[in-house]
Amino acid sequence: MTIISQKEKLIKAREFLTRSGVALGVGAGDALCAKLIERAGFDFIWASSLCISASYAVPDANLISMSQYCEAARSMNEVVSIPIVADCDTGYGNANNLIYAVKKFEEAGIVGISIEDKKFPKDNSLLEGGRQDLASMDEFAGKIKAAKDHQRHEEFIVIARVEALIAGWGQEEAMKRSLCYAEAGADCILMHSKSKQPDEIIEFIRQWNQPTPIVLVPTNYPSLTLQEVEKLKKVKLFIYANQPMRASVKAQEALLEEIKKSGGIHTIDPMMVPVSYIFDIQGVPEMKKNEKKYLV
Ligand code: SPV
Ligand code: MG
Repeated sequence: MTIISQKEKLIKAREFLTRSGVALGVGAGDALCAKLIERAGFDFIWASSLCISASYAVPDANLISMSQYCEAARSMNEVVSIPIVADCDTGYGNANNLIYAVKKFEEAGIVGISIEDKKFPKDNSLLEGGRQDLASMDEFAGKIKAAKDHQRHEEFIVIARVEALIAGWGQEEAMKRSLCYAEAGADCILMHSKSKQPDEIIEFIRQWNQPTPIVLVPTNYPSLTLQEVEKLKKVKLFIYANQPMRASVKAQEALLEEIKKSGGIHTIDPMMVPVSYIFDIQGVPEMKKNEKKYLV
């Protein structure tokens, strides 16, 4: 298991923003999921606040600490050679908290962070009836500047996530904030939407006339395909933020139900991978090679 260096990951991630086409990321909450995403051939991992908090079975509402999110991202980064972009919610407080978080996430080998312009503590953007209170635009622009001024690696990416459409503040506010955050130094604008159709996102992208690339998370509007996104030209990162985690919950529940129903584990083999498959993902073959070489 040869893992490439942080520098190589940073360069790879930067290339996603400048090369033609769209880089595809998938959300993970733990290292096992990150490994599966890499093996499936995706470009990068989104260390998802929803998936990481779900791995603790607590709400995605800043209940767990920055260190817990960072450790989850670090554990993912240690086992993959594709870059990890961390979903850092609102930056865990004010600009001071964010400056410290940037240091910790860079030390963990992460190539970039996304921060959103809501008040701390946030609620998940897709939560029905959730608190979607926006921070002031100037306060958030200050956070972007703070992150950019304090990053140690020049390639490190700071994504400004605009929650104006999530909060129901409309296109004009979304555009005003995006322009302000791009001006403040954001490397990308993540325009989020909870609409069931991609129309408002497409409208925003059509009006966006800045060079700063767009990032999309199409959880609520899955009808928007990669091919359509490519045609829009301005989107550089497209993120399937939580689908493996949701699929694994469904698979585990079906398996648990079957064990209960059949009174044993004699019927469930077709529902699982063999243990040897897990050993392989864990890197046992490499460990055995090392044993041959180094153990006496
Ligand atoms: C996450 O994956 O934690 C996200 C994306 O922030 S979403 O849950 O769709 O808001
Ligand atoms: Mg999140």
